[in-house]
Amino acid sequence: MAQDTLYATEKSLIAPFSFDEEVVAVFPDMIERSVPGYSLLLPLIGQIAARYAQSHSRCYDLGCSLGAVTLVMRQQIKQEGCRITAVDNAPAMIEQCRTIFAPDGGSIPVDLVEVDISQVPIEQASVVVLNFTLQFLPPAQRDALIQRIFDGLLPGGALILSEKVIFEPAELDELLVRLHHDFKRANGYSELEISQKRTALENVLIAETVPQHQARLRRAGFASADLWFQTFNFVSLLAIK
Ligand code: GEK
Repeated sequence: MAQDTLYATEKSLIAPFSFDEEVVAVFPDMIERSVPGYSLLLPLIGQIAARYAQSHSRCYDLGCSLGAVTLVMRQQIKQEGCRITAVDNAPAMIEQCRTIFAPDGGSIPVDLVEVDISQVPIEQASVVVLNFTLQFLPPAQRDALIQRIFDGLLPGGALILSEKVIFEPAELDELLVRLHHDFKRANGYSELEISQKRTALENVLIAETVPQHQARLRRAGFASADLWFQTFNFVSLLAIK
């Protein structure tokens, strides 16, 4: 696996972060060393998907990157007649993802679609996963997407929403951000890498609080929206229609 050294040397100008070929080439290493608990979270998402998947329904992996969530759903869902739609709007991600799905041998068909998640139709869905993706959508578009997901879910369907979040009060947020940076340092990132990546993500990854996410999910109509996973300032919520 190629190591992420994208921010290891000092840059005179730090461009806003984008999911281009350079990022795709190091993506598995980048996400593993940057998101605490990522490799633990994946099989647990598969487990939740396996519980909520309904026969002859669709499951969605929105912002699929290299398809990690699609792969765990494909491995763990046992209901008959399910189909997975994996969506990402980064051409480089989709191109690389195609090579990953082909040989995994799963029996659930996967439709890999290059489109903005704000445009993708959600239909006959039993499970929808947004694993660290909503945070990249402009906040003004978030209500509409969550509403479309709710409308496209079958009764009893589940949305798994994982996000980097902000905590209140500010002291707690500062502590969790510091712990996250300690995690990155422990995984070999330098001060320069941490600080340049932080700058690159400014105005690109726009985090909200857990109550903001829960309020949006409730407004859309979800019967419940509960926190089921947290590592420092990274969380996952489970919302049920
Ligand atoms: C995983 N879920 O490995 N439409 C479609 N895709 C988008 C959009 C959008 N509007 N905005 C961002 N993306 C994955 C990890 S990474 C998280 C998800 C991270 C895509 C973007 O191209 C990228 O592939 C993904 O969302 C976010 O479980 O890198 O922190």
